[in-house]
Amino acid sequence: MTAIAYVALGANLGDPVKTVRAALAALREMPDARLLASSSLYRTAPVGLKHQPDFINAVAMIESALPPLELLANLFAIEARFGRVRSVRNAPRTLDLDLLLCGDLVLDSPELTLPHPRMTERAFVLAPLAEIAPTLTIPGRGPLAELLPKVADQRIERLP
Ligand code: PH2
Ligand code: MG
Ligand code: MG
Repeated sequence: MTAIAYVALGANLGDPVKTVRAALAALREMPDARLLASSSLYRTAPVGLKHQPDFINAVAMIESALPPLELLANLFAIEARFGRVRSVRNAPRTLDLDLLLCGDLVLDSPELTLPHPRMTERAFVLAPLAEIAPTLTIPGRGPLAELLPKVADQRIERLP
């Protein structure tokens, strides 16, 4: 059984535009998965720790038969290839790949929570997601179109 999964990309160190573009290319090459769509790139104000550079964010739509934890392991492997070093939560990063959704799956395990627990509070996730999946409903949270206006105060700019 294949499922449609959504992945959030974020970077704010080095050359984040180049990194996010290269990460989208890496997702396209990921084994046992197919990249179906990707959003534009967005320049976004940092959420959480404020005193750090703006982020570049995007969202990708993937089709895969992989179990969610294997998909997650593939994402971690790509992060590591881009030189990601894990320090404190919300710290600046060369590349962050977050698994947002795997079909309709609702999961709360130590390794992975689906839907991503903070995704509905974040314009940098919801706006790019709405670009590629405008009619999506987030399991347990409601239609994307109803969630998006609630984060309208967060600074976000779509790159040409
Ligand atoms: N990621 C975070 C914390 N804050 N802010 C923006 N704008 N974009 C991000 O990708 C981001 C963030 C933790 O992963
Ligand atoms: Mg993240
Ligand atoms: Mg992450």
